[in-house]
Amino acid sequence: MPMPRRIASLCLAVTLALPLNAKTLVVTTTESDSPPAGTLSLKQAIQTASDGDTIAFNLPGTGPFYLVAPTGGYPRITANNLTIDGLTQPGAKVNTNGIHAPNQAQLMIVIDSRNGNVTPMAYDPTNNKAGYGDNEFAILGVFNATNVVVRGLSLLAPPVDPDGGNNYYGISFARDSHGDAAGGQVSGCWIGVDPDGHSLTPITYAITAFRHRDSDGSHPLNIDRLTVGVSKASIHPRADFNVIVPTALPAILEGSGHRISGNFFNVLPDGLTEYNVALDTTNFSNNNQSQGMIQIGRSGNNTVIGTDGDGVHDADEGNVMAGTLPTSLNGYSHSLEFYGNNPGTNIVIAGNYIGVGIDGTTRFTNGVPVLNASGAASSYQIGSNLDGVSDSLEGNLFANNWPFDFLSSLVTAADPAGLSFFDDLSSTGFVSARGNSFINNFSFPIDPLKLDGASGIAVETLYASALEDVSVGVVPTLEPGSTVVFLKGTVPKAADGWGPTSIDLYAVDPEGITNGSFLGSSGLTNAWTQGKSYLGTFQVDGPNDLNPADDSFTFLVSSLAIQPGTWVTVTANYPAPTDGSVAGAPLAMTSPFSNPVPLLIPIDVLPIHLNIERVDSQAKITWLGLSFGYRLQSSPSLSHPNWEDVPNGTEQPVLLDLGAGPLFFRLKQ
Ligand SMILES: [Ca+2]
Ligand SMILES: [Ca+2]
Ligand SMILES: [Ca+2]
Repeated sequence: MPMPRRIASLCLAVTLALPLNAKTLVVTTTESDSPPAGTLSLKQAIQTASDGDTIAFNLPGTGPFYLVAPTGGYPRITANNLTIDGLTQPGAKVNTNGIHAPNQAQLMIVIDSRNGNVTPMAYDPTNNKAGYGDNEFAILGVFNATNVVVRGLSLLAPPVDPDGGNNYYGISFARDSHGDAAGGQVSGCWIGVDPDGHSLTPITYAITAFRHRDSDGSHPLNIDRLTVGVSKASIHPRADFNVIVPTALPAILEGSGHRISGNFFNVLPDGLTEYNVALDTTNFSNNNQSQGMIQIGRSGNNTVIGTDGDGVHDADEGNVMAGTLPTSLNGYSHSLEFYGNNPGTNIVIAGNYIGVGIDGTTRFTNGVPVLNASGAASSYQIGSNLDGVSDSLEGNLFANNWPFDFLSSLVTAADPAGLSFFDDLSSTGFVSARGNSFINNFSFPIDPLKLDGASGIAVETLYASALEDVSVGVVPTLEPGSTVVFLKGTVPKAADGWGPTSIDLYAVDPEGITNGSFLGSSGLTNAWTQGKSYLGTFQVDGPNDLNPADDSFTFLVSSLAIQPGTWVTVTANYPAPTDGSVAGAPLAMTSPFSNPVPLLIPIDVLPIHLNIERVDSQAKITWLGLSFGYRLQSSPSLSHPNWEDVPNGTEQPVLLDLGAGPLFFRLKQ
């Protein structure tokens, strides 16, 4: 008798998830160099682990427990699907707060390399194109092992090498041509910070994954699909939040499909205290100098930094990152970096705070472009995709150039071309930036004075594919007479195949206007105008555009209840053709911000025109002017009227079957 299909597939699933010999190794001593008889150390557990095993902890006594790193460091992890789970130690408590609240995990297992014992990551010392050289060490290293999960550990680093010759990393992933290290996850860990929440050990880079090449530089092999924090399939996302501080670079990963979600980077567990490593020239200078917050290299495709917007756990996927200071102040040139993009499409950066604490108002020292946005055929989604799912969770909050008095002398002295939101944006790259909150950032997307050539690209070149004629301008304009009822303006015309054009409406960031004006650059016509509060999106020349002229708009915005006197700005957004004619097919190309205008109290309203036309055997009734708050009524007679509401008469167009006698219509407020 054949086995029923359901049972057969169940057996298959179990076989895939758990090898028959999978076992749990329970660490019972903190001593790896000289474990007492009858105990198991973490070193022994790593040495004896097989594919699919779990390393758990059950140490006697009261924690936290400091597992002193053995001489020569821990062995490199080489078992596939291995999980090291510090949360198994009795007394450990996972974080249950959201990402915009303090991280209150109580970790019990500390991997303690303060004695200087670390794992050499030079897996192929004769090959100087291997991922790691002989001066690179990790507290925990993974080599040629896929889907390794490191969970619920505190990692403390050795003292910084005063010569800057040796680099000490937290958790490093490595591979060669005989294996892979894809699919790993680091979650629920505090890297560089003790379980007490404030004792810190500086660490060069916290999480690394470097590609392998043959010694002649050929056959590059990346490491893909690593998760730092919350995975897409996470069951308890808040337990997966990491806290990584202080480090010159929280994460550098070479490959595609990486996901960095639910982390504090250079922010203490309280979520409000930053550690700006550029200001610590004792521990962070020379080889240990700040490298920003995240670097993704050698591919970059399908990277998620923050929330993925899939409707699952999206509120628990953002990151909170401290600021980065300029290179002239021992810092780095931007907070987020993509390098060697190949080609770097479908990059999502959403739901993050950068330069501001968990309360959204406590500012961190920050003074560099948010993102380099490199790549000739790269496409970046910064913020929301406005697809109706989790859109309000997808906006980023980027607060920058603070404290301004401290930074302004540097800023004014700098080449104006360097004062760009994206400092490496390619003329053929694409950026959609929607639904974000920008505070005091450099000019978006690039400074208008930036010129073609070695120093960068002109803003006109950037929009050459999305717009019909960039010579007439690339910036939307708002009419100064716009009111809290009617928003009026114009947009540059989209190129064939691009569109329909939408405008995103924001309340402006007053700080950016003040400080951008202070800089006085002749190219900054609109200073650092940027949207601080996203208010809504309207389709130009769509059904709710009351201005019949192409590329000019009048939108009824009274439903947004904007206070009179509020200054607003807009961007124009041009969805790319979906026919494959544009390489890298971005979601949309977002324009610079328009001139800011205050919305006035309305002194007039548009007259309302009722329009009735015959469509086959029906009457189609529409009206121009105020769209909302009116209902259509009909009466068979004007001399003895009997006005009655027309069914579905509040939304136009209204379609009515034609009867025998006359029928008169009116709109009732
Ligand atoms: Ca999600
Ligand atoms: Ca969405
Ligand atoms: Ca129009």
